[in-house]
Amino acid sequence: MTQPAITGSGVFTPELAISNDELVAAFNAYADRFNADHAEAIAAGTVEAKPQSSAEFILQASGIESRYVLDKSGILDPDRMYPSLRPRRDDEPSVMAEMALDAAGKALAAAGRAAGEIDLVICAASNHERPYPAMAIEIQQLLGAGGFAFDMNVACSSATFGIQAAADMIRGGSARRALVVSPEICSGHLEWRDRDCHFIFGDVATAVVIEPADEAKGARFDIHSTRCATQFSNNIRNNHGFLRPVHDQMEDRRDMRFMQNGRKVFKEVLPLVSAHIAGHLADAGWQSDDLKRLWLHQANKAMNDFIGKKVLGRTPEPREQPNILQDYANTSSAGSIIAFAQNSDDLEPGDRGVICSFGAGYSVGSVLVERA
Ligand code: CO8
Repeated sequence: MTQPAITGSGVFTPELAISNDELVAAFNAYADRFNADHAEAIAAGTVEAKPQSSAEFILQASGIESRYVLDKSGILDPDRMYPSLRPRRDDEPSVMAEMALDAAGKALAAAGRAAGEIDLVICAASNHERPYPAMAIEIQQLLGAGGFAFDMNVACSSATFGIQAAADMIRGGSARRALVVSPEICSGHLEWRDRDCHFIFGDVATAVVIEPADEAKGARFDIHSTRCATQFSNNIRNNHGFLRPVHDQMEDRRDMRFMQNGRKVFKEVLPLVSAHIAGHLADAGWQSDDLKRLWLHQANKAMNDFIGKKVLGRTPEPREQPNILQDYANTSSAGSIIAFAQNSDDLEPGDRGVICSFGAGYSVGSVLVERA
């Protein structure tokens, strides 16, 4: 059977970034205004006052220091608190496709491949700009790739589930050379007026090229095996969908954006992910000592510290378990791929590692790779 390998990876990083201090200043200005506008109702107890956010809390609770965004001014405008992106005409490339194209170009260059050599494009992300035609098919067309393309969504685990789908198709022969792209515009889906979550997300796009190992033109990571798992939970939820208009509730409802019970997610996902990686390693016949690197989902530094320690049986060295969330925040499915793309060149042939993402669903995806 064909051995699939990751032969290139790429990251599109938006030019604009928002620091915790900038974010908190905007949120607190919004909260002050809200409280002034609702002073009577707050005094009467019918409306809850908005408490202030704090940059110290954000850093200590999450490890996030900054986040990249496609638009900064709309998010930081206390009267708006939402990005402002120009709508695209039907004959223009969509925003997600443009981001994906940038990341894809870098991944293809790293693999030494032309877009025309790709015959499978998977756009694996937690939000898609429209239901159809598929984002992946637009990206396929803009790139000049062949074959077929489709979208998939497993929230934060989309990229690893996409890598599994692509690797399996290459093993099975239904695709020859794949591109898995994960453009994430989390800023368009976040409730920036909610103190509990306004700091969590950022925008980015990632891409990986997957092809038969024996056709790789340069350095490669052989995909030894993949494992995906899901277990239903309402603790991370978004109720926005195509039935929204028929519910006669067209106003901007809170549950149409990202909702989570962060504490519960934290507690429930940790054992799930630790056991998932341990089981995957055991079934693959790999020891935790074999792992030179853990490229984990980037949601919370404390979560990653816990998982790294559980998997390795000791506190990982910073190099062994690189975090990028201090600069990028949570970028949903792209997080573990950014960590991989920016922290894998130094590995030697024979070095092994695991890419692992986890999040809404719940969902967990792990990819065991070996540098060849
Ligand atoms: N500033 C100051 N104080 C605050 C703030 C703030 N910004 N926010 C909350 N507080 C207060 C709370 O009110 C609370 O006060 P009190 O104790 O008086 O009630 C106190 O701080 C502690 O609050 P929490 O219990 O909420 O704080 P935690 O320590 O739990 O930290 C985190 C909150 C950082 C959210 C943490 O729970 C966490 O990271 N949990 C895991 C989250 C996670 O991994 N989620 C995955 C979601 S991503 C995903 O699956 C993809 C979804 C699809 C993509 C969506 C794209 C947008």
